[in-house]
Amino acid sequence: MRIDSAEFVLSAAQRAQFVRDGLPEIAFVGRSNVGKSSLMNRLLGRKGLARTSRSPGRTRLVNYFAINRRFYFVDLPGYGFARASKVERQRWAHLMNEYFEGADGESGGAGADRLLIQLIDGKVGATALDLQAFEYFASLDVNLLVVATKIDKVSSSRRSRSLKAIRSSLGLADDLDVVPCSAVSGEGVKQVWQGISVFLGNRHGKPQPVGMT
Ligand SMILES: Nc1nc2c(ncn2[C@@H]2O[C@H](COP(=O)(O)OP(=O)(O)OP(=O)(O)O)[C@@H](O)[C@H]2O)c(=O)[nH]1
Ligand SMILES: [Mg+2]
Repeated sequence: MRIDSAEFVLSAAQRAQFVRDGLPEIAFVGRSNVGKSSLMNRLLGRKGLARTSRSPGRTRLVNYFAINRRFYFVDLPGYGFARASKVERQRWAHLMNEYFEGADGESGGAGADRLLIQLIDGKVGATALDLQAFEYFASLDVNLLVVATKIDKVSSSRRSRSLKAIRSSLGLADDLDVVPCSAVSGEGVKQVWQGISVFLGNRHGKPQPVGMT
């Protein structure tokens, strides 16, 4: 996809600040430090757009970026960083509930307007928290794409084993792919864009709310 514009829009700390303008959202979710912000930047070819950090827990707000003024990339705060206090963990869970509630709630069955990209560390594999998050996302009426990231850190001899392990940890159905990718080497970026394009394209076949062009 050609990126004509990628602009930071806002950071939301609570429900009232979420964007509700009917444009589709591609949201990046995953363990803290798994590489969400890095992958977004790589997909967009914009190095410093979403802030990345070596220390986990950098992204604590829901950050919206408008792409080609046609859809949003949403950088969600990561879950499960070791030093998170109980209060911080509850705050995270609350914020996510609010964000995902809106997916099939008040915006009028807008579940189909979101694609969630769940990132799993290709080297670490799926953790218990990843599984818990995956089950939660799968229970929502949203489109889901699973990506194994930092795949540059996995030797080619271990790779298929790692991907298989992720599939079986999550109990993925055969028709759900795990896309191996790397924000460092750029591997898999094309396939992730393919998934995004299919999602964006599919929307046109669906009945649009009145008033939308
Ligand atoms: N080798 C390698 N390192 C990566 C890759 N993606 C991210 N990293 C590194 O992993 C660290 C975390 O990356 P971020 O993109 O900030 O991770 P995040 O998921 O946004 O983290 P939070 O915002 O804290 O939830 C940084 O040091 C990145 O340079 C990758 O594909 N390969
Ligand atoms: Mg981040």
